[in-house]
Amino acid sequence: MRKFQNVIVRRPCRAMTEGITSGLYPGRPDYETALSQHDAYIAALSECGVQVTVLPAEEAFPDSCFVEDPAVLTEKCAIITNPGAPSRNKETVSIEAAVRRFYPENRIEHIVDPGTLEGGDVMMCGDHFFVGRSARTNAEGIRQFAAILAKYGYTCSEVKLEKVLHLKTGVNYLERNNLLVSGEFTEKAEFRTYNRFVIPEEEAYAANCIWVNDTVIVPEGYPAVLAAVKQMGYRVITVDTSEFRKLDGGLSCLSLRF
Ligand code: CIR
Repeated sequence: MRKFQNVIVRRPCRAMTEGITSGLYPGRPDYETALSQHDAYIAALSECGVQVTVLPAEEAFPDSCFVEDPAVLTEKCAIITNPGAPSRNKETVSIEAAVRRFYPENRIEHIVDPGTLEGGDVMMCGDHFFVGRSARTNAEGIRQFAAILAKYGYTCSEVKLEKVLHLKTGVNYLERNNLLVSGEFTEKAEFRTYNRFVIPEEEAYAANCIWVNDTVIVPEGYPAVLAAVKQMGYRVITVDTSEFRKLDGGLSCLSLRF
């Protein structure tokens, strides 16, 4: 079974109240509440047998607590992405500095212009990576990503997004062949070989759960998903993410797990 040793998170900054939002979940985040939710998130991760590295808040980048997007970290290499959201593009600079503590120079790769890619569009299933082609991740970004992965013996395939922000907004792999799927991903042919739990529409946000060493962290307030994940046999921890949800962010967005 896969085992994550490390997790990287970044503290939310005050400017998060100016973060990008689709408005799907109304309201602006309350900073103090976000900080205490982030504390609980770190505590939950710490219970999963990983070393949590907490990076300081970065006020210049309102969305910088969503560290999943500027990098993709695998067992064999780190890929610094090229975020498609202009206000987020330079989040890569400080993430790369943090990643250098864990990967040798020759295993740090980059997605470069005109390719764009955000980590929220990448779902790792063993040695295969699904990549969402989205408003943030373009065809050239996926081409570069696939070429990098091939060097390390990994494979990759594209999933075309229709509605959601990132691939993992709507589909997440929980290891052991289990997949949470919602909305536009429910009937996709490429996911049919997995044991799929189809998320009811009113709990769509909770498609974004994270597996960390056989514990699954589930957002608070989604009883059907909570019951389904327990039924799959995982240890479960719930964390309230209401303030991050207002910025379309979920549990996976808030960390790099490797
Ligand atoms: C954004 O729009 O970029 C942020 N407000 C939310 C990023 C969520 N990240 C993710 O799904 N990986």
